[in-house]
This record gives sequence, C-alpha cells and structure tokens, in this order.
Amino acid sequence: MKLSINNTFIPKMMLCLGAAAFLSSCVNEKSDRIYNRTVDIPVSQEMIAELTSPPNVPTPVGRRKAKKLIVDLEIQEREGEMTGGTKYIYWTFGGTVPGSFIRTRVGDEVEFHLKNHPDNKLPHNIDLHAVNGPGGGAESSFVAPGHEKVFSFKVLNPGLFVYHCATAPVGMHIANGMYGLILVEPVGGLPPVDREYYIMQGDFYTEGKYGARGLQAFDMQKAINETPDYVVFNGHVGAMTGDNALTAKVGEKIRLFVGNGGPGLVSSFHVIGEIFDKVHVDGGDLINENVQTTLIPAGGAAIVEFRVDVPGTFILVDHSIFRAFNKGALAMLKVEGEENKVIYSGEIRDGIYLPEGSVIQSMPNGKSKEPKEEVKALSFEEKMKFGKDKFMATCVACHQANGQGIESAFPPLAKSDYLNADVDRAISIVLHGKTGEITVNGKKYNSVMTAQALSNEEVSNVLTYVYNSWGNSKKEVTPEMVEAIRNQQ
Ligand code: HEC
Ligand SMILES: [Cu+2]
Repeated sequence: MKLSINNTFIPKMMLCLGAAAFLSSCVNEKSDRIYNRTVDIPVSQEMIAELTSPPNVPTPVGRRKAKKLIVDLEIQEREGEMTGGTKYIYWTFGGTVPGSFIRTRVGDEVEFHLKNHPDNKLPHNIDLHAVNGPGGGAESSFVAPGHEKVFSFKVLNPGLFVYHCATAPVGMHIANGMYGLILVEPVGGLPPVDREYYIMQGDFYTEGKYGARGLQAFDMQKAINETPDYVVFNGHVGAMTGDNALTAKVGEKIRLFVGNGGPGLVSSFHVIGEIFDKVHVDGGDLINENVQTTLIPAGGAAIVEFRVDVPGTFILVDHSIFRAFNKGALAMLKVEGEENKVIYSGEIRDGIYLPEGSVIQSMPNGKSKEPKEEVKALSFEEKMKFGKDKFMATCVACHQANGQGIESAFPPLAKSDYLNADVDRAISIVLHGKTGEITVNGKKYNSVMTAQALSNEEVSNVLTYVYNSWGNSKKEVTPEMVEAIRNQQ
C-alpha cells in the first residue's frame, strides 16, 4: 500500500542531522533509526489489522510506517473436536485456538476492540503481554456477552508476545483455549523468509481420559494438579498432521512463531530432524544459533528459523516425549523437493511418527486388565465409526491408514490372510500383543506388537472396523467374544 510522507518525520530528522548533540543519540539508537524512543514514533494513518487463524500469519510489516491500527477481535465460546469422537467447549479469541494472530510494528498505536458475542455465557477480557499498562489491558477490556470494549495502547517493545484472557478463574479461561500471539516487528520489519507459520501449545484437562468419547467437561482438579489429558499444538490433536501438515520446499527458509498458552506446562519445543539456525530466545532480541530444543515457558514464545535442506516429513514435538506420542503434542512439516544425499543419505519413511495415541501400551504378555469404558456403540454403523476413530488413534501409526502396513516392519491388515483366518487369535493379539515370527500374505514378519490397553467394547469396535474394511472378511466382533479371550489365560 502507498503511504504519504508523514509530517512530523522531516522536521525531526532535520533536527537530528543538524544538531551535534542530537546526532550521537540518533545514531546510538539501535531499535529505531530516527527516534530516541519508540513512544515518540508518530503514527500516520488508520489501518484495519489483518487477523489470521493458525497456522497462518498476516502479511509482514516490512517498511510500513507506524499507524493507528484497529484490531477487531470477537470472543466466541464454541464446541470443537479435540480428537476423533471427543468434543470440547472451547473459549476462543476469534473462533480458533490459539486466537487470531495479530501483527504490529513498534510505534503503532493499537485501538483494540474486544467483542463478546451475545451467545456467549461468560464475561472475558484480554491481557496482552505486548502492552505497557495495568493488567496488559485486562482492566480496561472486561466485557460481558453482547458488549464491546475499546482501549488503546502504544506498541513500544519489539518481540513475540502472548495474549490471554485474565478473567477469574484465570486458569480455567486459559485452559479452555483463551490465548494467542501478537507480534511486534522492529523498525524496517523482520528479515524476509520463504514461509512463516503460527503454532501454539496448550494443555487441556478433561473429565474423561485421552480419547474418551463424547463431550468432555473441563476438570478443575486435574488442572490444579497439572496433569493434562491432552497437550496439543493449535488446539486439538492432529491440527497439523496428515492432510493438515505444514508444507515447504527444499531450500526454503522457514520461520515459526511458537507460543505456549499453558496454562500448566512449559514446552521443550523441538523439530525432529532439523536444527534451528536461529532462535529469538523468549521471543525477544537475544538470538541464539544452532539450537536443537528451545524451552518455551507457559505464557511465553519463541521465534525459530531454519532452512530445510532435504525432503521428508519433519515432526514438531514437545520433547517431553510422552506428551507428543500419547497426548497429542505432535505436528508435521512436509518438505518436498530434490534429495541431497550428501546432507542425508537415508531412506525417508513418511508417516511412521504418527501418534501412538490414546492407549497405554506394554510389551506382549499373557495378562490384561480391562480399562473402564465410557460410551457403548448402539448400532453397527456406530461400531464402525467408533472403531475407525480408535484405529486412527491407536493402530494407524504402525498398520497405516488403509491397513496396508509398512513393508518388512508392520504387517498389513488389509486383505490379511493371517487376520481373516482366525478371529480369536486377532482378538488375543490386540489384547496381549504379539512377538515372534509370523507370515502374512506370504511375507515373514518378526517384530513386536505391544499389548493395547483397550476395553472389550473398544477391541470389538476396532476389530469390527478392521474386518469390515479394505477387502477383509466382514466379521463382527462382539464384546462378549473379547471377554471370553480375556478370561482364557
Ligand atoms: C507399535 C506398532 C503397532 C501398533 C500400534 C499396533 N500393531 Fe498390530 N502388529 C504390529 C506388529 C509389529 C505386528 C507383527 C508382530 C510379530 O511380528 O509377531 C502386528 C500384528 C498384528 C496382527 C496380526 C497380523 C496381521 O497383519 O493380520 C493384527 C490382527 C494386528 N496387529 C492388529 C492391530 C490392531 C487392531 C491394532 C490397534 C488396536 C494394532 N495392531 C496396533 C505392530 C503394531
Ligand atoms: Cu475468558
């Protein structure tokens, strides 16, 4: 967009150049090339801020002048899907978790309009860590459903900042998803890169355990104990995996704006198979280089940058690793392009790092205790639906989405002669695990399948789904059949 030269710019600059006393302070100022203090940067025109949903970010600030920036943010309380079959009522800034990304530059004067949708049940507010003022705006923005609050602030410090709701009980508002990021670019903007993405970790506390079906209520006691059932990037399990994976091309420079809303946990942010060329530590001015894992505190952020050198699927995790494979803190960056055998020679296997999911696994053995079940499937269709969700959450990492398995590692379930030959054996494998040599469709496998801690109902659903998919023999497995195998020890 075209800008007219703002009128306070020229006289101040001439003053700077003309007076020796001013000159030294003008040159010394590193974060602003003309003004001593960012508070003195004048704003020229008015502009409506572009807001984006994760994982996207608004257009870079570049060389634009400081402006009066109107931010229009609507709070929405709405139901969303935490993982297949599990619903949650999220409280959101702009309809998504994390909330809309706000992009500003130092010197901007933000006029913040916080709207609380009339269908919402609760009052909310906003505390932006980029604000110098009481409560970071919280005190002036407390807004009831069906109302709008307006306050303004001058953006003084560059960096990547968290914003969140600060209405009592604060922890509960944050735990329901009320957080997001506001970026303040320095004068002249951040250096250009090829791709930028917005990622934010959060922990969720539900009455049912991970993967329990149905609408799950918030569990205050688990939140106080800091024992989340879900630790996720961008609000739910799989927000950036499979078809929703982030994408890039070999040779591109990637910048990730990574935040942590908490409320409880800190994040050991890591990209499997990449090294961060640059990290803006804590989202501030300090730049660290050649970093493997960067710590992101609850209520904090970091900007990480790296060049992708080879194709493949790179997995973003919280390296507190059970959170990644059992609670959802896992995202994917799919990189396409030419291989470079010098940088990396090996075979790149796509999809093997999918979450292991809901189920506690143990090494194969003869015993199994039935975990408690919540929701029973009432019809065959429902059984297939529940079974598919369970398969996608539990078995897919090894047996793959269409049951095709992975050559010489995980046997196929699609058209598997081994599976179709013996239902009781299949039930036993899911209950107790399996190790030792087996032959499936003429190929030998000698590996380990861990025991899956599933209820009778869940085993019957998942196996019914498997038997009625991908050209298998269409058997229906009942909970009674599973119970019989469980007791036969
Ligand atoms: C961690 C990886 C892994 C997971 C998760 C897993 N399996 Fe397996 N599965 C294997 C391996 C490995 C074998 C072969 C074991 C051997 O070599 O003895 C196997 C064998 C089987 C077999 C018999 C062989 C065939 O292809 O028919 C069945 C049936 C089976 N798995 C079903 C399941 C179901 C259903 C789930 C989800 C509830 C599941 N598996 C989860 C790794 C896994
Ligand atoms: Cu709130």
